[in-house]
Amino acid sequence: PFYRVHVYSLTLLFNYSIFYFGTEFNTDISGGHICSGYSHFIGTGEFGNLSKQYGNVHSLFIGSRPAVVLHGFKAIKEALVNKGNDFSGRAQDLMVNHAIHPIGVVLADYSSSWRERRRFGLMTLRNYGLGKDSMEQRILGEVNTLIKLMEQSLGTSISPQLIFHSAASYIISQILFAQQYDYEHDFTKFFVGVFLEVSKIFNGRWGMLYDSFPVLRNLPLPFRRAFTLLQILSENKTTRVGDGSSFSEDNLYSLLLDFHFAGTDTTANTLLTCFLYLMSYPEVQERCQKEIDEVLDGKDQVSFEDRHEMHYPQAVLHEVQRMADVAPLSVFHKVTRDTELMGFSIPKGTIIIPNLSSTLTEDGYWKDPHHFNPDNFLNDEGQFIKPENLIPFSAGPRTCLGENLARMELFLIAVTLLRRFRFIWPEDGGTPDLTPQFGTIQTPKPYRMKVQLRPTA
Ligand code: HEM
Ligand SMILES: *[C@@H]1O[C@H](CO)[C@@H](O)[C@H](O)[C@H]1NC(C)=O
Ligand SMILES: *[C@@H]1O[C@H](CO)[C@@H](O)[C@H](O)[C@H]1NC(C)=O
Ligand SMILES: CC(=O)N[C@H]1CO[C@H](CO)[C@@H](O)[C@@H]1O
Repeated sequence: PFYRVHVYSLTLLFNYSIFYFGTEFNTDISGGHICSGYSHFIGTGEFGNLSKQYGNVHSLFIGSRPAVVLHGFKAIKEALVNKGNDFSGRAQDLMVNHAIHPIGVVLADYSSSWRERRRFGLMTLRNYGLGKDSMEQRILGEVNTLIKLMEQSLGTSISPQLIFHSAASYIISQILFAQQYDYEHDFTKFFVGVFLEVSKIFNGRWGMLYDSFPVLRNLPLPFRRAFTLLQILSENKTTRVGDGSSFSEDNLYSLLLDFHFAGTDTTANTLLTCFLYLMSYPEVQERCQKEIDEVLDGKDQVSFEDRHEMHYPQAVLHEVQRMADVAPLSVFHKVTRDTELMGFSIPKGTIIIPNLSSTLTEDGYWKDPHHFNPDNFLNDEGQFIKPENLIPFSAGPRTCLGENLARMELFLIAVTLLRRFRFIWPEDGGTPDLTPQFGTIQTPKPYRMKVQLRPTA
């Protein structure tokens, strides 16, 4: 293969970045045939054309690494679910791999130790759901804090970014720290601060350089700061997290990082998208509130079980996830052995990019693919239905480990806030811009919102 180099950057989930070098090639990797083509692209939009030209499985190079993009529900399901054993690896040579020790779940290659840690993570979440301090109660406790914050700013316009990020972050911290730390607690503040700074470094130019040019790695450049911070964090774990609980300390520490990296931005950005749309479509907001009032009539607080009766709000939340497209390219996978997919042979080690975005507007799957329309999730009787091709959490053995927690957070937070407040686009806020900012984790453009108490509340 010969390369014609165009510099391009693609942000990966997990806030690490790589340079992408557009290439011109006739693929002939290990004698296999992926899909040959002439491709050079400078913008993200043009990947879409590529799939039109070359079908739902097409190849490209990331630096000198071969990669294959999967387009559409059918190709993604065939690879990640039906051939889950072959398609569930992870690349091992990026900045995050070097910075984070011990390795947790998200970044681990497909192996028995990954499986063990994944099971441990699921168990932690599940155990937490039991008892009187259940996950649900913790989330509702966090919503109370949100309510207090919002009540303090009634009538003025507030910027919701930090509020939702902190909420998501604190919910996860509570699950992982033996004791409950409150908002003002030093360690929690310290931890959330370190976390934000590290993810900024991974996500920025320095992370990108680190991953693209191995020769730079040992130089005293700013990415060293990320390593130092993580080192500090790992020293603190001994004094702070080690309380003789039954979990091994290393396991707990790596879960802590994983859950934070994977669970904070994703959840917060979905919530941000949710309120952006609810303000832009006031009639949708009102209809949600009406149904919430009916179902919760006389009850103190919502419970996750109530979702089965709230068809319209459920449809709205799912439609929000479709619009949010939070992890457009999932986390990249890697092929664990020579395999084949829909007639193409793919050699071991090839990076797999599941294009989750491509499923969200796919022809033939949606009533109204190109607009925000909760009807996409309602049948003719107005009951909630979930088309199988909505996969914001990906699919197969690597599917998001926090899906249940995330769904619970989205539902409980949105419903509680909607029951109490009306959210209004501020008069001086310009027109809402609904286009997300492209990234590993997509986020809506920053916006402000005005909060009013609802007359019935
Ligand atoms: C709306 C919120 C969320 C979305 C859209 C989301 C999405 C995703 C996606 C697309 C993946 C990659 C799956 C793959 O490799 O195919 C993933 C993995 C993961 N997520 Fe989430 N996630 C969310 C919330 C959370 C939360 C709250 C947690 C924390 C408990 C979490 C923990 C994880 C972990 C640990 C993995 C790695 C699984 C593995 O590699 O085996 N996620 N998530
Ligand atoms: C993913 O699919 C969307 C929608 O078809 C497309 O616009 C985008 O360019 C694709 N991205 C990649 C990396 O193939
Ligand atoms: C991609 O497709 C769109 C419409 O199908 C077209 O307008 C655009 O020029 C195409 N881009 C390239 C690079 O072929
Ligand atoms: C909150 C806390 O314990 N912070 C400590 C973490 O560890 C570093 C040294 O490694 C201390 O300087 C911090 O005070």
